[in-house]
Amino acid sequence: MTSIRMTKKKKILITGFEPFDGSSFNPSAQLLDWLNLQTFDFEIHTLLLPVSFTQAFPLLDELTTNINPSAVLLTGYAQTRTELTIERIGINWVDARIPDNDGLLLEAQKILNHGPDGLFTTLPVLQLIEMAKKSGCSAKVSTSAGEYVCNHLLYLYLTKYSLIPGTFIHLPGSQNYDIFFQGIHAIISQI
Ligand code: PCA
Repeated sequence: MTSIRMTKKKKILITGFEPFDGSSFNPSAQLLDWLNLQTFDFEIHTLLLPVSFTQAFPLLDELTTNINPSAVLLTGYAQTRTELTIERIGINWVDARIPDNDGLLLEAQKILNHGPDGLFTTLPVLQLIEMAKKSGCSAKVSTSAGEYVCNHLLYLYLTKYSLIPGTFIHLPGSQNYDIFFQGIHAIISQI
């Protein structure tokens, strides 16, 4: 008797964020435009998210449910960092320094009252770093996605989608993003 093994078709969902904190620039938004000009031999879906505690996750949740991707890469901007940073954990905590783009300021509180304190990301972080490095891009692991909208999104994603591997990548401050976009391209191609 022959057995048929069903493997899930490769379909990557990648998100970025709109500009925030009075800036007109967010490289994670530009990353999505750049990726949409590349060709891949698998499906990619891009989603630009508002920097909003209340809107970002519901939008991600809706698209994730609709398309059922094989992996999810969330991305955002961390201006003070110098390398691509791949997040190891999302924490059940928000303590924003500035309001989100809706004017909402969430300070020193849990994201989910009865949620776990933290959840590890579910893509192989060290392997992703190696993939980026092989493409010539500097990358390292991060154990803090911050206490703002990016961590909030990552934490909520991890609580709901334990079966769809995902992580968050912060883009650094830079004059030239090409190498970092190539690094993310290499990651997407290999996961
Ligand atoms: N960076 C912020 C929110 C949006 C973004 O790109 C953060 O690190 O939380």
